[in-house]
Formats: sequence, structure tokens, C-alpha cells
Amino acid sequence: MSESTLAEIYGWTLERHILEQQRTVEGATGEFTKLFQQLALAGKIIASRVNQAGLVDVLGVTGETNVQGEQVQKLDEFANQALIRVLEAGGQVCLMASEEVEDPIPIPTKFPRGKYVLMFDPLDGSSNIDVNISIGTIFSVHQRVTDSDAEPALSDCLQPGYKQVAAGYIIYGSSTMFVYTTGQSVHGFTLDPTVGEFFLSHPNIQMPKRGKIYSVNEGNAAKWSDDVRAWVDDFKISDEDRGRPYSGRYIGTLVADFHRTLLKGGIFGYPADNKNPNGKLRLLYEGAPMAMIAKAAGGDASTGTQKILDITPTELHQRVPLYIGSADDVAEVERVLG
Ligand code: AHM
Ligand code: MG
Repeated sequence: MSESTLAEIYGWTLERHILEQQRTVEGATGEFTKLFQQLALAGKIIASRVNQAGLVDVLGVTGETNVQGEQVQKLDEFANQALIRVLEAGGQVCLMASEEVEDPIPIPTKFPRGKYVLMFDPLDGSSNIDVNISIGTIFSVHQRVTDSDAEPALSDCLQPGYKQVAAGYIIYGSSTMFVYTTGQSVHGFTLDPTVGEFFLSHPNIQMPKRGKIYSVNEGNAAKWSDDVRAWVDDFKISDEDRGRPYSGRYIGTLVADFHRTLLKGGIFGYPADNKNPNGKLRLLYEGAPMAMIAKAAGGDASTGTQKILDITPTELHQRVPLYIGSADDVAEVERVLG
């Protein structure tokens, strides 16, 4: 990398970028900027612990089972606590929800409450923690809809994705990146661990209109509908005019599979199947935030029959079939399943 590019990158921290963006928002109070400072801090704390995996005692399970009926990994629990402790004291949030916690998480009365509702998957890709494969944190930000004098309630969480004011993820991979959108554009920041700051490395990310990669857990094929099987088989045929065959890539961490799809295009799918009629992934802190990012980058996200951002949730931990990626690739799966 040339010195001038380095200078450009080091000129733009995540904080400065958000401050600049907020300057153009009428009536901005600085609360949003502070919320992102807290998210970045939590991300740095989690990244530092992830990077010590194998050296300190953070691998393996806690022995607990979470609300999803899954074994809780030590790092899941650490990430969950890091986010809650940093964000509850920040003063920007009035309610939180986490994949690891059954009910919405109130802010203790000793802390001030802000107007934002934050939902997160603290450590996505749990099955990859112990094997040194990328994992991540996903977050979704809404404004509260209940009266500011009232107690925040579940209804503050159960809002459709198109009402999100921001969404993002932090990927703990070969480097740590913070990717977010407020709806207009998507920006990626890479952590320089020697400085302890996220720097703008991927401004204005655009997803290719069509890709060459499909990403799905084909081990589930026997449980899929004929339509889903036909959709996947179609990627493997030899047809130059239709850009076939596609390459197959599947990491098993949504954040990592989505990050690749965002940068390179193509499609990630986690279909419904005959055992899981709503698929596996959760709407509020997996599907909806990733859908907001995809859309802002020129891509799309769908259940196959409905846009992810249009779904009004009825439950906090609601699951949803998810097809997300390049706009043309998502349009195609909607044609097959619609
Ligand atoms: P998690 O949030 O408990 O880690 O589970 C969600 C993960 C996603 O990251 C990933 O896309 C999917 O589950 C992988 O599921 P599978 O192992 O069934 O392919
Ligand atoms: Mg997850």
C-alpha cells in the first residue's frame, strides 16, 4: 500500500466518519454518534478476547443451554456480557435484546436511558469459535415507538426491518472489520489493533448486481422442498450464457458468508425445510440487519416470497427463511419460490 493511501485511511476513523455524517442530519443530538462509539468499544473488547482464543481459557462451552436450545460457548457469553455492560451504561439505549437472552433486556435504573433500541447477535457462528474460523457480531438499531415517559416494551423490538435506523456487523476474521449502514450507503472500517481504532478501509461498498457464488448448507438438501433443490441444482449446470456454473462457498457463519457476498456478490441462502418451516436464522438480529445492509449496497433480501425488510415480527426470536445477496440472484430465487 502506498504512503498516500495509508495517510488517507488513517485520516478517517469510524468516529470521525459518523460525526461527519451526523453533521448533515437535521436535529442530530450526538446520541447516535455516542451509540456507535459504544458499539465500536464493545467490538474491540470482543475482538481482543477472540484473538486470545487458545491462549486464555475462552474456548469450549459454559455448560448452559440458551433460549434457542443451543449450547452456550464461553465466548458467546463473554460477547453477550461485553455488549450489555458497555451499552447499558452508555445512555443512548432504552432497551436491548440479544440472541442469548429470552426477554428484552431493560436498562438498570441507575443509568440514563436514550431513545434507541438495540438488538444483537453477540457472537454469530458459534460452531466456528473453536476452530479458528471467522465469527461476528450483528446489530440492529431502531428508535423506540413507545412513549418516552413509559417503560420501554417488547413492541419497541417488534418493528419491521424497514424501520431500522442503522444496522451493522463486526467480523472477527483475518482482520476485524466494522461494517454499517444508516440506509443510504454501506461503509467498512478495519481495526488497526496496534492503534486500537477502526479506520475507513471500504467506503461506499456496492454489491455486484449478479455474482458467481452460491452459499447454502447442502447437507440439509434431503429436508428441502423440490423447488429449493431445483434452485441449488441450477447453479451447478454448465451454461455460459447464464453464467453457470457458480462456485460453492459455505462457511457456516452468517456474518462471514454475508461479508463475502457483500464484497463479491452472489447469494447466501438458509431455506425453510420440512423440520424447520421458518429456516434457522433469526429475523430481528440476523435477517433484518443484514437485509438493510444488502439493500443499501444495491442488493436484496427475501424469504423467497416476501422482502425481509417488510416482515412485521410477532416474536423476539422469530426465525425466517433467508435469501440474501446480489439483486439479480435474489430476484431469481423469488421467481423459483414465489
Ligand atoms: P448462531 O448465531 O447460534 O451461531 O447460529 C447461526 C449460524 C449462522 O451464523 C450460520 O449462517 C448458520 O447458523 C449455520 O447453520 P448450519 O450449521 O445449520 O449450516
Ligand atoms: Mg447467529
